[in-house]
Amino acid sequence: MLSAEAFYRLAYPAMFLSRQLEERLLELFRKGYVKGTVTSSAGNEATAAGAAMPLRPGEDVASLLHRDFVAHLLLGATPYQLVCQYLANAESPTHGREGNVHHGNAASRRMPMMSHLGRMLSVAVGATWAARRRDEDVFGLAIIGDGGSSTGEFHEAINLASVHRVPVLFLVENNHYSFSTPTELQYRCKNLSDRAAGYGIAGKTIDGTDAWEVYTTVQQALALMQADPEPMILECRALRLQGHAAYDKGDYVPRERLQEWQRRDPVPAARRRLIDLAGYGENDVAALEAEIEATIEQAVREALRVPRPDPKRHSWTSYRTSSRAQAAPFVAAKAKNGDAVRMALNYLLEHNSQAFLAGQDVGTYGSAFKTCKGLIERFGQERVMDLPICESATVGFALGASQVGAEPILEFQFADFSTEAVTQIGLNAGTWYFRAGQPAPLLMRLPCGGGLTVGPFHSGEFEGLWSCFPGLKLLYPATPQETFEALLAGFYDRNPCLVLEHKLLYWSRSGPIDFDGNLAAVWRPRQYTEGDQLTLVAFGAMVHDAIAAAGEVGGGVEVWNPFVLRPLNLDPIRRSVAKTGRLLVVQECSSAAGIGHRLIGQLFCAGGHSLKCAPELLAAPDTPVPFAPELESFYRPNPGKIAAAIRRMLEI
Ligand SMILES: Cc1ncc(C[n+]2csc(CCOP(=O)(O)OP(=O)(O)O)c2C)c(N)n1
Ligand SMILES: [Mg+2]
Repeated sequence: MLSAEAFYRLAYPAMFLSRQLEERLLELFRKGYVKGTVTSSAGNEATAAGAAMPLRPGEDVASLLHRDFVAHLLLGATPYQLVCQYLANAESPTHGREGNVHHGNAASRRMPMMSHLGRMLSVAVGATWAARRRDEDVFGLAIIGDGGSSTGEFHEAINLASVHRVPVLFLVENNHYSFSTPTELQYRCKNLSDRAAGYGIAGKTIDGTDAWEVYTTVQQALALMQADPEPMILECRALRLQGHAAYDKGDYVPRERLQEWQRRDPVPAARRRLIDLAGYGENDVAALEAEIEATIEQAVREALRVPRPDPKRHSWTSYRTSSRAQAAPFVAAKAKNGDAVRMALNYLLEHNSQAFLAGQDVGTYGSAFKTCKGLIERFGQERVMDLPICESATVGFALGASQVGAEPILEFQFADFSTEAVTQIGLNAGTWYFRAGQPAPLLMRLPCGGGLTVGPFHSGEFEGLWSCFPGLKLLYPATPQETFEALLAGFYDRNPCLVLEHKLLYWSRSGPIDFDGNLAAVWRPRQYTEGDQLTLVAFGAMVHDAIAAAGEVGGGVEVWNPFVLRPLNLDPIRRSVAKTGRLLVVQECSSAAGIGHRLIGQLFCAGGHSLKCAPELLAAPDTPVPFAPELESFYRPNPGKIAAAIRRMLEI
């Protein structure tokens, strides 16, 4: 730990640099060079500097927010990089894909923030957990504001860290306002650190304008976490000295209140300490400041000379393209779909020491559908983890873990509950590679679909939803062979992949598995029958109904399954449609909820062929899945309805 004198020698220049550089960025914003907005850290520099200085860059995990500019500088970002980021020029760390505060360096564990407040907390928990699992003696710092402390994920992340004893310091920057909302409209406890008791952990509230107090308290917290690894809450109180962002005058803050806190402005306070403690004279400090001003000017000059990003040379993909092509082969004489899942999980955990499986009741119980049976006995609770009910934080946790070399496999108890994690899956994990330049390899399993009489909240598929997000991949297998292949391909792919597992098929379908290990070949549509009269496209449980209907009609029908629902590769099916001239798509859910219309659009529009009759979608009524068996079996398409549609289209 540094002495107060040594601390201020390092802290003051960083705090001054932060304050001046942000002022300069604000000026560039007003002149039109910087787009979006600029959020000022003024008033928060002591908290951010005091919290960042104990961390070891590249080792400890940091999740910083929009008032932590100085922490980025202390943990490795250069003024030049930051100006480029704000200018969104060709050399910006995010290649112009993201702006202002949304930056970091995932490779060195300074996680790039997403806008949605609260969601980065669980990412820090997962990354810290994964690093410590590799015996690294590291800690996490996860920052949140007073406003962000009201989010559900604040609770989910701290609870998760507490239950799994992950030493993350949750630092609440309480600057008394969330945009214009004062704290009395945000929470009713006395201190936000009082909430620590609810998680069975320690909490403390301190003066966030005193950099030395923050630094020493964080050092003490790290020492405590070293002795007994568990998270802590540290609330640092300050006041935002400017408006929320460039567009906000902040005139809702009472003048006397602002003046009171202006007297405690952390940057002049640190300057005084430098003079008092380190024996700097006024001239020495002025010379130091002039040097920093010159550094800023040079960074701005150089950054302004950098060209704008060129859309023609930009890499327009949200996917990491290089993934593993080959895995060890696997053969099983006979398996049900549910067995295929268990065999694939067993295979993945056995062949990949960094793989872990997490979800609800996946451990001793073996998961709700028993697809994880026996895994905890074989691989232990470090690799087969039961988690609290917190789907959103679970995905954030896995995303963070994936940045530190862990290979997460998540099970949602039912696909329906994946909607709890729309932000984390669709917006955080899905955009991670695009924004952060680092792959986010997560495998997520979603037991889905109707036919089990379990009503509107346990019967959904959500393929329409999950196929909408750039950066995600989505596979929907229908046979044991396909199930095994989908899970392996999804795991070894370097992008977040979701595999839909239709629950009805877990027990009702069985067959051999013979996988030659060719992962690249998995990503293709599947064909089940041949015919030259009509192309019938189905996925999930509808594949089997479609095959039955094709058999009932008696030939001429070619049944296909796109199998990969994102990114779509429909070329083989397009060729089938060109041959048959008729297209019928069947989906289990309602027409608005599913992907069927998109399939028809893409097969028809890009096909360039004329059809013998209009393409059709056979879907469920536009309601939630009903509960009563009579209603549900009427609701879902079935072989009879599919055969009737085929006959109608063939006019037989
Ligand atoms: C989930 C979510 N809702 C709304 C916003 C819009 N927003 C951005 S910053 C902000 C205020 C945040 O206040 P606080 O957490 O106290 O942090 P501060 O800006 O005061 O440092 C809001 C409402 C957001 N980013 N995320
Ligand atoms: Mg605030």
